[in-house]
Amino acid sequence: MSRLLESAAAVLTSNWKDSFTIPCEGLYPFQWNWDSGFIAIGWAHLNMARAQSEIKSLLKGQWKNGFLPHIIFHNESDSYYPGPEVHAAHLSEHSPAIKTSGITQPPVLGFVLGELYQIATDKDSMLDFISEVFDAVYLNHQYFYTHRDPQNEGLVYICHNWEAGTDNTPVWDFIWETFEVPDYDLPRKDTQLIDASHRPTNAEYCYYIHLIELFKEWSYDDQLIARRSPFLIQDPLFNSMLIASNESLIELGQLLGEEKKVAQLNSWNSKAIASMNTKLYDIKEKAYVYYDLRNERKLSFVSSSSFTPLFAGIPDASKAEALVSHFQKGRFSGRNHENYLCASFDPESEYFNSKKYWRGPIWINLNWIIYRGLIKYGFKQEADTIKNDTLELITKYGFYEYFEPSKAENELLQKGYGGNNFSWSAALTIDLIKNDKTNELA
Ligand code: 9WN
Repeated sequence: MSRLLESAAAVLTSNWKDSFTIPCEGLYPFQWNWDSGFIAIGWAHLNMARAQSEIKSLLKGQWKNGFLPHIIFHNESDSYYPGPEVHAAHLSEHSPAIKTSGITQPPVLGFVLGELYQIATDKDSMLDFISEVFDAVYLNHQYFYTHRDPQNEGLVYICHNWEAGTDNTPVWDFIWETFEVPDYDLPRKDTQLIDASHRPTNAEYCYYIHLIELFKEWSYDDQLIARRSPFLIQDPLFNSMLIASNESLIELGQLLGEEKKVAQLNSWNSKAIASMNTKLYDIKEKAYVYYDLRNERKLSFVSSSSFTPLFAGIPDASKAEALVSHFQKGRFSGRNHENYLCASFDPESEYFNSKKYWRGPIWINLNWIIYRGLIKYGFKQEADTIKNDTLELITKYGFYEYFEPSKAENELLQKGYGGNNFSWSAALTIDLIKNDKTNELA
């Protein structure tokens, strides 16, 4: 185990850039929003000052209205497309002096602060740090509930597939069908750096870029985006991360004596949890699914995101049982446990692709979230399985970005998929080893 910990620490150290950590050399050379949250959890076990710096650097990119972008361009690099000139965040009246993108990512910061507090040995000094950043994270939640919940139902929308974090899940295919885009010239760098067949296609990238072009035309104005964006989705992962973050802010806010903010967070959260269980839960699929606000329809597909409400304590016991059945001789495990947990998309679906980005491969951050969710509900055996599967893949191949779910296919492989020395794979491996929750259930 200690060799694995050493090599995980080496990945974080080599991706550290003075005050923040890049996800992966070459492929992702800037600071990314939810990556930094997971990375901070890894750093918290090694060097708490770096964990805090990671968060402060991310917050340097926060907009005046509380919005937190998905990329902060602290540094220059020409190894990534699209860079700051394509995002052109300065077109918004709210953007900060530093260059950023104009779209966001799953809001993990709230629960990351909770994790840091739990890991810290010096609780007083950690609470001092949390009090410095608490208002900024609260403001970010206020932004979501003010600007991204047009029907005032406690569920916030995402307006771009890159906001989901699960960038090319097959679910988005059904949105791309609803509008047409120009054939953009795409100076892509990713397909030159890693196996292009594991990445999204150019046709998909034209949609990604077109949405950014529309938002720029509208100066990133939230009202115009809500009224006109062809992509407007209530996503189960995104909302679960916000709810888990609300929960942590409530606990930390109580420690800090922030009574008014705690009351507001509680009111957002109870509405959000109720709507998750009514609007996004699909009885037939036995899982949380997606809602397409623009076209007013449920998109009943099961992906790894469908299980993340466990992490946020959203399902009741019977919904939790139903969710976990997918891991017991179900679609995700395979009838005879032919698959490692947890594929990023339903392995029995015709749209599943075990090698391509978010259309099937296993991602370590989703595994970590699901593992913690299983622990929360007392599913010890399934929690053990997902943790052991994760560590087995990492031990065999190293800290890749994503992995093959089929056990049989893995017999033939020499490496993982996507980028190597990927920061959150290393950071969350450290947490899985050092912060083992499984024994708490024994
Ligand atoms: C776009 C950095 C990011 C992750 C995302 C992952 C991938 C970017 C890309 O890399 O997305 O944000 O260019 O493919 O899908 O979840 O945050 O690691």
